[in-house]
Amino acid sequence: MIDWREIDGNAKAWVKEAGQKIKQSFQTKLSIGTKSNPDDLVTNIDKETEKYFIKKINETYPSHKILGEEGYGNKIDTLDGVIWIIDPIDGTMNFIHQQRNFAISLAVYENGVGKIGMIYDVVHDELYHAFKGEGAYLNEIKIPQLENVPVNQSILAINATWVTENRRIDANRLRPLVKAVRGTRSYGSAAIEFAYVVTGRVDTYITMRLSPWDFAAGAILIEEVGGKVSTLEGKQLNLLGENSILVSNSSLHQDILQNYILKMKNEA
Ligand code: 2AM
Ligand code: CA
Repeated sequence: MIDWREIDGNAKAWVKEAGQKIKQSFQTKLSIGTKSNPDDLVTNIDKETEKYFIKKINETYPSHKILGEEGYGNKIDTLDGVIWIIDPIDGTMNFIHQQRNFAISLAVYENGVGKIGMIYDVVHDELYHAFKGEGAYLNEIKIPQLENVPVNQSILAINATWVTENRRIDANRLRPLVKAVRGTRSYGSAAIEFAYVVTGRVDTYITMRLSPWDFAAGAILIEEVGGKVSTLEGKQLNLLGENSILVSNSSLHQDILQNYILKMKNEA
């Protein structure tokens, strides 16, 4: 029998400890590198934090598998078993440039089903936490279920990249929605943007190419507050690949898909 309470307690303690280490790193000089492109950044702290989690998990749960952004975990090609999905620093550009608005994202899945999701906004000391079926919490305070908000009263989190010419989407599919909403915001960390939808600080978040570690925890949290996440085509997210993302409360999700994103695609 898997002791999910124990896993949850350990995960929380490790996330907090990793957060402390990241904060201490503000006093040190970062070593900064790039990955897929010159704006896709990684630091020694991203790598050290991922290695910290891997050591803890391997020592405590040797049969569990780990999918981590920096690649120190396992090569995962099936969702069988218990898999920890970890982004040691989500929003590395913010971490480097601003020392804020980045998060640790940690999720535990069993056979593809999300059990535990944590997003830790390190600098604000805000832990968004969900245990499947028991609701979502922010620092131990229960987050209410999401209320329906009409498009014209909603705030959309989106990066300006996606409404300029880009390789992933025809910007014309997004412009009518950007015009219709009350306002747009961009925070530069997918995990934080998910957490803000979960807490109703923004009503919806759209982005084009997230990897499993960017959304694995957020997807569990959003379900616990009655929200919905899918690709921009309305399909279920694939935990083994890159995805476009539409996340919001469930009625807004339907409205945006039907009356904006898919409609514009059909009219294009
Ligand atoms: P990261 O900081 O962990 O790389 C930035 O808008 C958001 O998109 C961040 O959450 C960032 O995660 C994520 N992202 C996913 N893939 C990316 C990529 N190839 N380059 C930059 N950011 C990426
Ligand atoms: Ca990262």
